[in-house]
Amino acid sequence: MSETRTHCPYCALQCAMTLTAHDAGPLGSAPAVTVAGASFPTSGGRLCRKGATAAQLLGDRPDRLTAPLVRDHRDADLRETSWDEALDRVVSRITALQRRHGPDAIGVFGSGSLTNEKAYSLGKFARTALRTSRIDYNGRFCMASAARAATEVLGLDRGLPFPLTDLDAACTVLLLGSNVADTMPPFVQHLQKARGLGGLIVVDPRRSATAHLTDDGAGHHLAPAPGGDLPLLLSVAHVLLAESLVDDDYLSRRTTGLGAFRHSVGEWWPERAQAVSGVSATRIRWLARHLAAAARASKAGGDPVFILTGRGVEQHRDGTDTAKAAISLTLLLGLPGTRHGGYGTITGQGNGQGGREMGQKADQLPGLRSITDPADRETVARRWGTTADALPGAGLPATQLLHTLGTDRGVKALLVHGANVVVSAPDVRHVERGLRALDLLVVCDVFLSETAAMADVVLPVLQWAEEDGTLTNLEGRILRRRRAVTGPAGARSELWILAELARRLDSPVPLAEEPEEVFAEIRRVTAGSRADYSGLDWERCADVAPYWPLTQTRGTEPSTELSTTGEPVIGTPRLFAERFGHADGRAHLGPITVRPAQPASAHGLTLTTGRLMEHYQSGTQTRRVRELLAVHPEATVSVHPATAAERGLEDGARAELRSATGTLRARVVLDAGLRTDTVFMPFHFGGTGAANRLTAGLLDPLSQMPEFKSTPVDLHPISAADDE
Ligand SMILES: Nc1nc2c(c(=O)[nH]1)N[C@H]1C(S)=C(S)[C@@H](COP(=O)(O)OP(=O)(O)OC[C@H]3O[C@@H](n4cnc5c(=O)[nH]c(N)nc54)[C@H](O)[C@@H]3O)O[C@H]1N2
Ligand SMILES: Nc1nc2c(c(=O)[nH]1)N[C@H]1C(S)=C(S)[C@@H](COP(=O)(O)OP(=O)(O)OC[C@H]3O[C@@H](n4cnc5c(=O)[nH]c(N)nc54)[C@H](O)[C@@H]3O)O[C@H]1N2
Ligand code: SF4
Ligand SMILES: [Mo]
Repeated sequence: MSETRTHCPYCALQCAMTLTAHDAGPLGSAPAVTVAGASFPTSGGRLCRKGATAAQLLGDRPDRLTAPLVRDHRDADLRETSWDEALDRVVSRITALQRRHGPDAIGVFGSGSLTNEKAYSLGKFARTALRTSRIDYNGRFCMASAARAATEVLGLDRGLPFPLTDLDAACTVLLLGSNVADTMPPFVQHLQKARGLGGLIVVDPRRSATAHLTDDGAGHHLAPAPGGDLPLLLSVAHVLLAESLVDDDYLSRRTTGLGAFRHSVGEWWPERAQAVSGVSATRIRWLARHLAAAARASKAGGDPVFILTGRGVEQHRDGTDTAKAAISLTLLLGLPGTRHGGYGTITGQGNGQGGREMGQKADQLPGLRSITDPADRETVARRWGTTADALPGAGLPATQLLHTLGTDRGVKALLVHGANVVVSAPDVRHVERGLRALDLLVVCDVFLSETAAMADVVLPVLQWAEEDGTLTNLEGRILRRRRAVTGPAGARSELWILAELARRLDSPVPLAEEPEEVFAEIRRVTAGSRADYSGLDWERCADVAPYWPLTQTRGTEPSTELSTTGEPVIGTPRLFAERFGHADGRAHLGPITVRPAQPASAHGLTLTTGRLMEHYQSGTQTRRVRELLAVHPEATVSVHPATAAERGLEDGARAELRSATGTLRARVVLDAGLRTDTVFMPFHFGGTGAANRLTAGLLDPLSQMPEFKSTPVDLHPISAADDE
């Protein structure tokens, strides 16, 4: 029996856990691995049911990929083969395609599920071994808008610029488009004080599990129409300014651009915002005054005030502007960088934060450096042992990368690492057609996901507790993921796969294979950057989980601050105390405008999408856990009883949804907590129930984030005879 302390494979809360590998059974059966929560500030020893069942997916299960698979021609089935043959095939096709069409013929799709080391190696592999600009990742679907907003306004993108435990003291928490009660259940413990004071305010078109936390006087639930958040927030800002409820001293000391911001919110008086947001003018005024009073009380010795955003407000065409509006509110209230509160976005994927720092984004090099900035290119090229001239420029963001497949602008081959794009990308039918048009699709995965099932070459990888690595959680803390068990003999570490491919492609820049070596390289390459990891230590990450940025000096000495739980803190737990990330040290307010809405459906219904507690993302992992699948086995659409009755739909009936993009079928779940003009679907299911058959791929022009949360749809009953 052996015990290993590590962190959960799924979301960015990164709850700590102890894995116990029991000795092999008497008949040589595989050793069972059990999971228990371990103490850690974000999770307080707790786990959600996904984390608690995660170990079932380790090791040699019958549905685990245990050998490389190849397809001999388009219509052939996948067959097992050797690593040599699989890698040779990948390399010879890549070489031929690049000879014919140039380096950009090859695309790479990465993920916020990859460890820092894998994400870093993937970006380096694309830019040096493949010399392609065409790399992006699924964080574009997740964190791109909030990241862009924080970079523009605060000058630095770290999801929470303060420890999560700072929320424990809050009297008021405004949660916009986030359903932590389902998506990060242990997070809820940090909202208890605010709830006790009646200060939890949840903004969601649904009465979500998180909105229910406001029941019985614990807070307030505001239910805007999907996409109504931007006018709502601008109107709250309008009231704060009109009623002189802002912190003038803070604004003049710590910000620029107030005039332009004030001008742009001038037209958003509450009665006007009411018409487009679906929240009453009275509630808007109440919210502004409540926030202002709480912030004022905090400065008079009271408790802090926080505004947090999640995917519900970010995954829209105006997601960046909405996140900017939320940040701007906290600036008007004089909060960021003080003890009185601030703004944060709740990062989603396990390594959603590190994943966006390591250089797998189309426009970024490691350390949040810019691929178009000459000095950044020079620094990274030198540290990689190559020249800036040899590095490609900026590539195509994820949706364009996928939606141009099969066109002149599209890549001819795609390597996918840690994403199931035929379930999770917008307009999945479009993506499927594009993948079919490729000359080569290579998928690295643990299981045969819907995307892997379409591949020409499938490479089985080790996962989570079968290998070592680091991840960066939602607070910017770098955590060690430790190896606890041995993976299937036929699977390989992704770092080895990338290094081996680089070797076979005769890359002049070699890639390291061992996580600790890659980690050492990350330290060197990010030194001096905004996301500076240079002061880190492999072992120290395991002991104290330091906060970036960590320069050499900050990395070695404990910060003078202690965490609220009394543990020593290494690195920079709280950002912006003296200055913001911009060169002038100030936060940059600016104008925010509302773009015209897209045409509504003839039936006046809007589909929004999101998550269930039991399933994770595209469901590749959690649909394989029996007790999770049993709770929610198939695609459903939540509909208000009145809306359902109008359409002759009963609870449990099968219904068809149509959008301008496609159709799907799902089972109706009646939910009186929804707005009557809104329906909700989880996106965890593939095939004819995939929510992304309906989403269009409309993009936020600032972040290129797709609009997942607002699609005009019609809803119809289907008879059993029509439904096979
Ligand atoms: N169980 C589970 N947990 C997860 C994940 C998972 O797949 N399953 N994924 C992880 C990842 S990668 C992420 S990004 C996070 C996401 O975590 P969340 O952001 O909490 O997740 P969502 O369910 O996508 O959206 C949150 C809420 O936004 C609401 N919403 C929809 N449209 C709107 C709108 O227009 N305005 C407002 N105000 N609200 C709206 C939805 O009703 C939903 O309740 O969760 C992480 N944790
Ligand atoms: N309609 C709608 N669509 C959405 C969203 C929404 O709210 N609504 N949310 C979006 C968001 S926020 C996100 S984050 C995306 C997520 O959606 P995807 O990008 O599809 O992410 P996952 O489903 O987590 O896919 C991860 C895959 O990687 C595999 N995997 C796990 N670890 C590793 C590893 O170390 N290496 C490799 N190679 N593979 C690994 C898993 O088995 C799984 O098949 O979906 C987006 N799509
Ligand atoms: S909340 Fe997130 S990190 Fe914690 S156990 Fe659940 S999935 Fe894992
Ligand atoms: Mo996400």
